[in-house]
Amino acid sequence: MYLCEQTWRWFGPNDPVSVWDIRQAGVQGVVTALHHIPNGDVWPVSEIEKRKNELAVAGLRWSVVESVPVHEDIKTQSGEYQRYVESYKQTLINLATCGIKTVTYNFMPVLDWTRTDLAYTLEDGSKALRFERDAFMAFDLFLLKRDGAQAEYTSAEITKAQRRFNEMSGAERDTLTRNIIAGLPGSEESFTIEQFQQALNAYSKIDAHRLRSNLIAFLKEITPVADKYEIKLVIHPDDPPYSIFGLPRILSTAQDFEKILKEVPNISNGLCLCTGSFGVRSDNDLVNIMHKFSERINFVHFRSTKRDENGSFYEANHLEGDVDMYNVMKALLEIEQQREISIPLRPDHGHQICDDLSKNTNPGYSCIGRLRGIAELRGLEMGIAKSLFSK
Ligand code: DNO
Repeated sequence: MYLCEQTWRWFGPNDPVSVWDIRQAGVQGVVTALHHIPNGDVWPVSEIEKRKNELAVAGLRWSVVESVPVHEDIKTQSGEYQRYVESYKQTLINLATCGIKTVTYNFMPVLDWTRTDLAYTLEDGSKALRFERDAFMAFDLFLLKRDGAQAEYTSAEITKAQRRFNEMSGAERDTLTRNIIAGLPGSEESFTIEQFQQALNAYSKIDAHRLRSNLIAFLKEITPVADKYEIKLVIHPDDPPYSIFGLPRILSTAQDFEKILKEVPNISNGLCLCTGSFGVRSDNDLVNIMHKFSERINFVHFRSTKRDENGSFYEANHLEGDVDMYNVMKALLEIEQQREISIPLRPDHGHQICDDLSKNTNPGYSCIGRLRGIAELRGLEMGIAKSLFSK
């Protein structure tokens, strides 16, 4: 019987969660990246080996890279495009040489994942991450004052955003700004308001069609290298899975991934199935997406979100919210039996709970909330596997 490879994301030696904490979480593998290397530079073999050794101390292995970031010059196909593409290829080769063969990346313009509130207090006193659309619009319209933003919202939305903006204190406005543009854990970019507006301007002539063709061009460069070195590239979906700041989005639905696959059928072209990101859209049928791309799913992030009618959502406990985790886990197990492989899974995000509430933690990546997440997922997996698949 094939079960998931349970993994845990680690941000490296500065992560308040230690490798021994990870070991005690009972996972088999670690998901990490060399965050100290500037975006676009080659990851040297020596640095990759060093990270492997930092994990080996606690008997852990580096299973998945999350992420080798894609430089903005690649996404916009400008500036030093070719140099960054060559660096990317070399990083892939170096990782493969060190035996690390699953590589996550994303193609979201300017910002990686985005939330407005990093400490949304739930009824039980735990804290969750939240994307609140009114607060987001308030930032876009009245703090960033983005060119063209007024024209993209309805007058009812602008009124709501104005009301939301008026009720915020100065400190709340600063926190909101920081949450959105200072870079959440794992994002490799961080901006001031001025830099942020400039970064957005770089996309003034790039629509979804153009961004998609830039991704396809990039994949046509790197997938032959990945195929040769048996690397599985896994693209992470857009989070949230719709356009923000007027930026194009190209990986929010099953159709989006299908378009990419059609152009780049190489075996290394895979998907990081993030239930939390896709799950924010009610028109994304997660089980269906999993079966449709069963051969391409080579890494999964399991997390649930609870959406409301405005396009806002918060991150729910792993087995609650809008994601049907039982059926998603069952689909994953079915795929693993079909393909006769173990697919790495990590509990994505977790609430700040218990004494992590009084500690300095990486938003979404505190220890105890994720421990609860992995424990619940592990139990669910064992229950389904034993009742359905054990002989
Ligand atoms: C958020 C993460 C993302 C993800 C990247 C992958 O918690 O899921 O930051 O790592 O988008 O490139």
